[in-house]
Amino acid sequence: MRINKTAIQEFNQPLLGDHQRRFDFLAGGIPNVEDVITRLMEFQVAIPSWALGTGGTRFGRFSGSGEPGNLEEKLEDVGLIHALNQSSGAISLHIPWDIPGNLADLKLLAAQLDLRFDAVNSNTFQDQPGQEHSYKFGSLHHVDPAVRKQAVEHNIEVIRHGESLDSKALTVWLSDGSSFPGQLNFRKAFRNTLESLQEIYAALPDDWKIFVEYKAFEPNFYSMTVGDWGQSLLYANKLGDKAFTLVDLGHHLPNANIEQIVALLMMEGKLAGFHFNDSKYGDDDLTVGSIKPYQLFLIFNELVEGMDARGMNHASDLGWMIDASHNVKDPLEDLLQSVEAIMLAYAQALTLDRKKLEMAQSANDVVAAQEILQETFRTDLRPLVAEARLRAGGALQPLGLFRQLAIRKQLIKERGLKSVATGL
Ligand code: AFD
Ligand code: MN
Ligand code: MN
Repeated sequence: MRINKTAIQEFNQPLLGDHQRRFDFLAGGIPNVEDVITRLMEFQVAIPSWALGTGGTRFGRFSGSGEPGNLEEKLEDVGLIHALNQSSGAISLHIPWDIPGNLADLKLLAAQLDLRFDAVNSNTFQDQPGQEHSYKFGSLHHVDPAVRKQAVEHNIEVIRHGESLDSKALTVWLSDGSSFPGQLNFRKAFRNTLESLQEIYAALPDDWKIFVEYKAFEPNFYSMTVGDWGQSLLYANKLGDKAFTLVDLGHHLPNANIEQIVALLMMEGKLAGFHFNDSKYGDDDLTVGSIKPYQLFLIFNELVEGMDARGMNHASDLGWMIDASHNVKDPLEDLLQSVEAIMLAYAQALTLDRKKLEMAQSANDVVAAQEILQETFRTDLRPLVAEARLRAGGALQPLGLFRQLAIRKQLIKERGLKSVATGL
């Protein structure tokens, strides 16, 4: 299904008066408000193709209904989100879950929905039917060169798929690691991984990047071969200028200071971008901003400060993506909430009085520094984000319109009660 412009306008119409009043009140206190709105309108967060169906745990999966059954339907789903919020104009594909079939049709559909193809993701954490070698004991780090070769070739094949869709980056997340002491020679595992990554790197087109994603634990529980940002950065530095470290918010040990990691990676010019999600305990893949919205704001604060210090383009120089799993919520509703949380944190970082913060820092005025951060964090910027959305042609309340149009009901009618999305 598609949402037409008229439906959005009709929905917005009765809400306009109230919105205008709230926006005017807020805008009066923001000196660079027009600039902030332009930046918000430009900022797009990619939706992963694997987050459009219901997730699950090893204990079970409670399927939703009307899930997208093929790649075209996944594009349609992202198109729905984007039509509502105008901030989700990209989709990130996971191969082989989403092998592009008819390229011309797919590209046409993407163009109609105003979507581009973001980073492509390889999968060497599962065995596929008919695959010669198993990844049970790892892929790029494997002790057997034949397994490594197979995994390298898969990554190169993913790049080729990405090229055909005008993607510009490959994200590599490895489940490689060990679950017991003594299982692995760490140095050899690192070297093997590096050599494999070098082969993949050599196959990257000139204008492509490779993102090396790290994760502290799971599925391996004793060591992960790309376990933290230090290890990822080692690989990225050794690989070269097109290699970067990707931060997934859920991939740290508890209480890690992610904002500091981000600041330093950016200082080194090695931050690839983000997989946004939220968590209480580990890689929980919960809705962005649902548990730790203050941390999200602090991260965006570092991002904006760091990007400006390096003269970077906020919208295009880093990769912005959600990486979440939806076990109990409707995936589309969850994604709408996540994007809203990201836009809000970005808006907060854009409106922070950075000069004042710098002065407080120079004077070691710890109290003032906290006041400045929290003054911004506690200001309700939702009307600002809504204004940007309105000007871009989106809905004042995306979730409200999603429910009013009974979109899920429509999707169930089209796709059936039992359609299950490919992927996790
Ligand atoms: C993993 C990572 C990574 C990977 C995904 C697979 O976050 O981004 O591609 O799950 O679904 O935990
Ligand atoms: Mn991720
Ligand atoms: Mn993850």
